[in-house]
Amino acid sequence: MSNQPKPLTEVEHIKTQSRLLRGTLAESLVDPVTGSIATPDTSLIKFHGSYQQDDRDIREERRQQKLEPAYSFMLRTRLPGGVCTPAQWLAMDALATEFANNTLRITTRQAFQLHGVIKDDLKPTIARINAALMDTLAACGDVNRNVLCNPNPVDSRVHETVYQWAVRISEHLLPKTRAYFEVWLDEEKVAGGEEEPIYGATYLPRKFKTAVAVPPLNDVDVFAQDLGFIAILEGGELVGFNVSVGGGMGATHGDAATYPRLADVVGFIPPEHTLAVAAEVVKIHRDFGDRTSRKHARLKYVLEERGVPWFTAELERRLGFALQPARPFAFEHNGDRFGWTEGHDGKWHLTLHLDSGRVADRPGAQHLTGLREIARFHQGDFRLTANQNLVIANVGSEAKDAIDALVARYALDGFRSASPLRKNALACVALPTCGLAMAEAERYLPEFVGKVEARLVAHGLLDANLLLRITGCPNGCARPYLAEVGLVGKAPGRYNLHLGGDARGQRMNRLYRENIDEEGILGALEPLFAAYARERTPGEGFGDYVTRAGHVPAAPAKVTPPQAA
Ligand code: SRM
Ligand code: SF4
Repeated sequence: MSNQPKPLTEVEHIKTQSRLLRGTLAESLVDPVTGSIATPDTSLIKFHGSYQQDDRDIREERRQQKLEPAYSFMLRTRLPGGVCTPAQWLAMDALATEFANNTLRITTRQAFQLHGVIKDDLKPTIARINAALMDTLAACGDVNRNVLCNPNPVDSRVHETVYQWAVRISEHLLPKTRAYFEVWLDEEKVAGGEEEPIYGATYLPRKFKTAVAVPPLNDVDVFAQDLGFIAILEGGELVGFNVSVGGGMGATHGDAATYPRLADVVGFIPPEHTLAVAAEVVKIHRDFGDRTSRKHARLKYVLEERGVPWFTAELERRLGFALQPARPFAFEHNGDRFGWTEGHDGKWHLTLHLDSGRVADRPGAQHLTGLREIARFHQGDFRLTANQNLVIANVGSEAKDAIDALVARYALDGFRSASPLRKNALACVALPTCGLAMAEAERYLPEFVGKVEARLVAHGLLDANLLLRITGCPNGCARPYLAEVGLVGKAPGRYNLHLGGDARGQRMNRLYRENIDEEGILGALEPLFAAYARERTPGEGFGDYVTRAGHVPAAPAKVTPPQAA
């Protein structure tokens, strides 16, 4: 065995040479010969919120015609807590129809994605997003991504407070390079002397994700995040946060060195330490994450391999003070609260269900048009949820009827009749845009849900809350390892079936059957549904049942978060 240190990954070299994320992006954008950008720039453009993609449905056909792939770009906004104004919704809607594929996609990180933007249209699209007071900066890349925040808490007073923390964390952790503003907004070039005080010139070894959760709702899946802030309320006031670190979902089929991991709760902090803790956790990732393997570079591997006590000591050393013991909290579920809820101030919030977060005009369901109509007169705000749904928030009681009428007219009222299975299901984008997809997810979800519903009906279980999540590959973009039933794409039409998550986002599921097709999946679920219908205890979820009854082994024990008495 050689004692030579392992070489850094190619992306590390690209970052080093990029002059703080500039690379040759400006030149690539004006190169008329191709619809693509230079290979190193495909890594750098992610930090600016975009991915180069090609339409995989026609990839082979174009190859046979000796044409270059049908290149286009996905654009992702940074939208802390998923909050946007009606004017911002209308701006995104206009861009979707003018420059993208006539759809808006609400992501599992409360952001918008546009798909199908061609190279020539990238700059005007990003400029218009910025003109609408949003941006795409750090929406992807080896930096802190969009910060999640509970969109519709049970106690509405706390939303504004925790949301402001999500915004502050997001801004505090933004890259400081002016590259974004030069490349996309034609701002004056910086002569030098720029610094990245938090990230350094090579940024992080890998992506980094942060969420703020407000118990009893874990609708941001806080334990799937690199860094979590769990709001602790006393007398309705925010007294601080429990801090969780080291979560992540991504894995690679057949590579045991990669795995999903739940975050550990390491302590409690008062609010004034939030930004310092966020920055120091990021810097620990910066300094200790593995820059020799992209698959092994997330913070979760630092936690797993060096241990929680090491991590806490390192964090406290950098902060110069000790974390307080974690405070009790309890999560009830990780889904959205559909329908109308009333806030403390008499304003109303309506949570709508959208299949996989895709906002499109389809026959009989003109969702894009309907939400445009609503945005034209809505006086409150919109909140994109981390479960790919949408809250029409802060509606005055006088406007409720008008919203209800539009929601019904444009068939946005699916949440009223859909089964709990359909309402709570998530699917990642997968084909045709995702370059990593091995199987369908978003396009398969509606049909697959229908088939599962038929079996649930047969067992009198249609009303059961059953959390289903499908991804086209093991990267875990719809957090499938936290589902009660998770399908993880293996090959076209074939999935690994995972069972036994707890619908609170606190227990991971386990692999139950490998590489099976639809018939195999439904066949595997059938006897379990029958047994669940017979043997469940009152209120017991499917994931809890299959674990208790021993159909799947319980996930390995972890440091359990302290629970409220
Ligand atoms: Fe993701 C990569 C879509 C949330 C883990 N993800 C991708 C890419 C960019 C594919 C690529 O690298 O070429 C996908 C683009 C598809 C497309 O055509 O739009 C993609 N991820 C998504 C979205 C749109 C899924 C969705 O259906 O909503 C989500 C965008 C969130 C956002 O607005 O920022 C999305 N991705 C997630 C999540 C969930 C979360 O963050 O809570 C995860 C799991 C949590 C985690 O990060 O551990 C996730 N995405 C990944 C990974 C695996 C990372 C790893 O640690 O191994 C990849 C692959 C990679 O980074 O190499 C990936
Ligand atoms: Fe693509 Fe895989 Fe993420 Fe789905 S889970 S969007 S297939 S990377």
